[in-house]
Amino acid sequence: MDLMKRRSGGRPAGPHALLIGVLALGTTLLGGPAVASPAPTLHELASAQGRYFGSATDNSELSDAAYTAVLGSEFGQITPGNSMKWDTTEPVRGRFDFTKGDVITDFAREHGQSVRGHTLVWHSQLPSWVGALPQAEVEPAMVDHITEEATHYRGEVTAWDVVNEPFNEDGTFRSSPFHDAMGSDYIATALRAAHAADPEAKLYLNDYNIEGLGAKSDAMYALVSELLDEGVPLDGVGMQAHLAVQYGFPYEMRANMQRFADLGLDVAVTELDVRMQLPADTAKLATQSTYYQRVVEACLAVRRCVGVTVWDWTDKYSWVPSTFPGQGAANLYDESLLPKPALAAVRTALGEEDDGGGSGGTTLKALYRNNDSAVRDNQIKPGLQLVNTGGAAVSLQDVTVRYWFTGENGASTYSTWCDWSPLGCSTVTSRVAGSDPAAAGADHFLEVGFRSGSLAPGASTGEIQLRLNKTDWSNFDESDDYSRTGATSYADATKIAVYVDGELAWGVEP
Ligand code: G2I
Repeated sequence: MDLMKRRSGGRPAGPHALLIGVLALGTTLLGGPAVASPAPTLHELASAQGRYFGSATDNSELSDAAYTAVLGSEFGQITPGNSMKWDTTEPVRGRFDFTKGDVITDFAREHGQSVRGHTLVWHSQLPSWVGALPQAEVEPAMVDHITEEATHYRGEVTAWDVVNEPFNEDGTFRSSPFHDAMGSDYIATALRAAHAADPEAKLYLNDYNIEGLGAKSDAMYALVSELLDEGVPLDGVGMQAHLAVQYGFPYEMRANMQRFADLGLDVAVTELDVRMQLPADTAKLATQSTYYQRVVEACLAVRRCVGVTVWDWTDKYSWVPSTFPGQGAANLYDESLLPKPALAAVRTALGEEDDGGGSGGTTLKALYRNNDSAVRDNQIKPGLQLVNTGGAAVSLQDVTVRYWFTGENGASTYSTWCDWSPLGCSTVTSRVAGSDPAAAGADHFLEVGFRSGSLAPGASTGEIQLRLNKTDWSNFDESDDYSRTGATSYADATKIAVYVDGELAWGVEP
């Protein structure tokens, strides 16, 4: 069991869910340091403020277990980045395929998440047959498409981006097969068709560069005002929020959100990311943090702002580098799925209380190399390095590391050795303890600690060469050991856990 999974249960999240998490944790970790309560997830923090916190995702990403562990636990809402778009769902007129979208709604159901449907009508990712229709055929084709898709996802999708990106930057209507055939009336027609197909779903218009006051958001404001006057079913405005540190923060975002709310509409931040010119550096990452923080603060300041969705949570799966060559690093976690400063900023904006003692914003990572080429012999020889990826020094006395393995038959007592460390092996402590409960490949763990020392931001402990054996020197079979890999050079090791003050700061427990 790992902390991520443990946190994922019990939605809707709230104080009780947290309390249960603490109690469960207290009884599951014996034989090691007392691990403090897990930090609340982003969604738990947002829920406490009456909001959701969500992420985009995509089908290809769901085979990445380290990715889905976070997606399924930190976020209470997901948006399919591509799988509900027209080119996927109706590639040929009248031939519908909801297979990919269904995988996303299944994932959401299994993880207690809501789904924003994205998107029914958009000029992009539109199969070519739509653009080739005679003008008189566009409206019936659009209504059919909306009706089929919104009916299929009735009860699964809580909100739809019915029309996506209807405006040009100057606030004029964007030309598209729909606008060309029906003028701006296509928007009301689309909303009515979506409402008829799924009267329960919240219906949104969604666009980018409408987060602040300006010509484009004025155009959206005028449009939605008119639609409401005409009694067209419309529940909200989605502000994508694809921001960039080099372009500045949207002008008066909170006031802009508030004017839409004052019309009686919900507002949602639907696709938040904050890109930068690469390479990233401390200053750009700091600016990025403040942008993320200010978006969350703006949403929390407007009662009708229902939640924030990030356009995926890790740089590993960002759309940015392929669309804006030379730009990237737009997300809350880096390409190795490690938290960036912006994550702590978002958590703070969501009202996370600093408990003083916990690992809080501590970012440490473990690198591992296998110093033992023999899978079956009488020793296990992990090489470890810890790196401080955060902005503050970490006292090594507060840090412990666990490497899980299986003991097999033979003696149940162990000897452990530090063979070499630039810190000096006399500062390194090590012991073996039994896991309780024992998980697959992990009935024991080697625990490493430090008597003294401190790790500056960016610093590494350097290689710590460790070794252990059973006191009867009987053989191990390391092939199924949880933390072992065949790595012959140092690489990030997510199956080795690092704790700060007993709180998990890195890795996934077995
Ligand atoms: O462009 C960012 C977003 C802007 N707002 C509307 C969103 O729907 C849009 O999402 C992005 C997806 O995140 C990308 O993943 O939309 C892009 C297309 O406009 C998506 O990119 C496409 C690639 O361009 C295709 O080559 C690829 O086949 O994703 C497709 C599926 O992976």
